[in-house]
Amino acid sequence: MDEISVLIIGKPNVGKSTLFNNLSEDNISIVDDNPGTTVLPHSSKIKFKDIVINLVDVGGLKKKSKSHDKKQKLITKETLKNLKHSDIVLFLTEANSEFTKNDKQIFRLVLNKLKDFIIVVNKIDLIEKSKISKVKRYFTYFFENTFSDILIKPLFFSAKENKEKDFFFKKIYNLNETKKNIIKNKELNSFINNIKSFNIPAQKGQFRPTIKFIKHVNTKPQIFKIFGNRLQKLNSDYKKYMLKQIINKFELYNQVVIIKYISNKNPFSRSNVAKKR
Ligand SMILES: Nc1nc2c(ncn2[C@@H]2O[C@H](COP(=O)(O)OP(=O)(O)O)[C@@H](O)[C@H]2O)c(=O)[nH]1
Ligand SMILES: [Mg+2]
Repeated sequence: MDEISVLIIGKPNVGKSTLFNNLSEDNISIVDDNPGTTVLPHSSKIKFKDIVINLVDVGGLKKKSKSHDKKQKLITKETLKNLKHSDIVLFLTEANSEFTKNDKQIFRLVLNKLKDFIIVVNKIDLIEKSKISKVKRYFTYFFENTFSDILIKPLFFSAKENKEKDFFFKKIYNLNETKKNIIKNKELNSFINNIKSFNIPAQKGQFRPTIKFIKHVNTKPQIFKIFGNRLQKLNSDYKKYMLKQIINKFELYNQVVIIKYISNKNPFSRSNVAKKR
């Protein structure tokens, strides 16, 4: 049976322990108005379908420079240790404030470790009904523009009012499912052939970069290799376009997707011609 380690992470007071308690069988994590109440990590194992979810609540993370006191240092250390061993991160932020520098810093940690994540904009109950769509637009736009290489679909939620457990378990389950399959060469290449015929790479100097073949080589993190000629001449807009197309088509949301471009050696380059002589 697959065991998936899920770490709840976010700055102090966003509702991590509240969510943890809702999702776990027993109420063991202390919920408190004072930021930084959770010191030692709590964990709880939950069976869902054919997987076991090991849910971990480590406590609030602050910016390093602000982590003067001993307690905060301990939390930061514990979080980083747990992050290393987690499969999926439940990243919490709150609907009633903007995405802060602190949020960004913590989220960068998650991205740098190439973790899969689910972003939860919690406390949506604090937003007036008439303002909800504005808040949703703010976060959606923010994520699209701040982290442009990945496609984030934030969940808007209230840990206080919504106690439905399966909602999160299903998201975790589905994210884990996308990790099981290497996309078949045939499917991938017919898709790429199609999109590159709509949008031909721009010519650079005398030559045009050409894409020949794509291969899905890894799922944790997602890595694709694109082979062709003169691919070092592809511009960044085209690379972004390619990435977005692949992410959308194969629904690789909320995870880091990397494309590596590999060019054939140009048989006519000077060094190669010289070698043959
Ligand atoms: N209105 C509202 N309050 C919430 C929600 N989730 C948590 N809280 C409150 O926010 C405070 C901090 O919650 P806690 O779970 O301890 O946050 P943590 O520091 O991230 O673990 C508590 O007073 C919670 O009752 C929510 O969805 N809506
Ligand atoms: Mg807590």
